[in-house]
Amino acid sequence: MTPASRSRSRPRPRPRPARPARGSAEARRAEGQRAKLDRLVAFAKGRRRALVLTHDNPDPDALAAAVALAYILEKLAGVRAQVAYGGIVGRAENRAFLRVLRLPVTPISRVVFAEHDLICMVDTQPEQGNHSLPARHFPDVVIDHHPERPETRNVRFADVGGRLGATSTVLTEYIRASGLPLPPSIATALYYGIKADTRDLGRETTPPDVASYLWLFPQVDKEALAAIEHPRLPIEYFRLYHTAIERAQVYDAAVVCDVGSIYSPDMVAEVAERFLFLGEVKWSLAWADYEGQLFFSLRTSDRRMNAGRLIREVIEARGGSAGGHGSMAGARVPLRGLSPAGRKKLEQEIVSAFLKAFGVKSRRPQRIV
Ligand SMILES: [Mn+2]
Repeated sequence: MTPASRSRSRPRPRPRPARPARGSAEARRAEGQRAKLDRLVAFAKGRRRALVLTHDNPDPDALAAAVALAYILEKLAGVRAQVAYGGIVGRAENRAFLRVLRLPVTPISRVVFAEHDLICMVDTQPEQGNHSLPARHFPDVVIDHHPERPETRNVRFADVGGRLGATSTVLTEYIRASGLPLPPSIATALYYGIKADTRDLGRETTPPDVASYLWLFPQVDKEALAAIEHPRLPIEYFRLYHTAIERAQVYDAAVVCDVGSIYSPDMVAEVAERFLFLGEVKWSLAWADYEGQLFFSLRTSDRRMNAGRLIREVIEARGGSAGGHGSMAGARVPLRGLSPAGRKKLEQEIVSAFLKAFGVKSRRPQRIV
């Protein structure tokens, strides 16, 4: 029996009433979110079919937010909705997340854009460059916890920024405001989305993230959650880690790692994230080649620094696209048309720009092994 079918036979805890103390900051926020939800529903009503798009190589926060938005559109606005993503879902936890929760998502290659008259985007924004919405389309709805980009001001319905730890928090607040019953699979998805993006509420977490997390917890399918958090790993995973540990270079409080080539683009984030745990390290940068593009992932544990701003400064000046926020960021740079030598040069340029920004003084890196 799968966790999804098991959970059906078990009595489900009923959602607690969504009523924080009157006049509190939480109550005021709930009111604001309810007003936004009403506006969103009014805006969507009467459309035929919605497309909800995540960023490429989506993480659990993006997928959960997309599935929850599709659920809201169907239940409250009566609009059929399809969730789609570009790129691939590669990390073992994220694949387990889709499989165990049986989330209804499709690769963008199967989307017929002409069938949709409402285009929504979650966990990213039009200008971000990390999504697969063709340039001839512009989204009608954008919900994202990353800082607002100028082009997003032209979006008809936008709920962006707010310093929240996860986009899933916004969707949890909408569902809570709506009073809709929440299927355990979507509750579990939103809960894990918040948990993963905030690293267990320990990173860039705001009171609304904590409130949403706690509200979702009793509704979570705990067995499904365990299966997601402790997945089986493919042998490529161990091979890739072996390579990463061999290649990592430690400069003072920074680790940089050229992983070479990867089986899935989200593995650069996994490697960068892991090396941030090393000794006194405050900066961790990993990069790799995947299908003709260099993927970069940057992490910092220094709260005074902004990884998102730094990666944009370094990458956008060199023809790539980048996004992220305080402690985590990612970017990609197309390599098309570059000779092997030109490619090496670009890579070196980018890495030295990062090392300079990290304030690295030492010229000779140390190896881990
Ligand atoms: Mn996110």
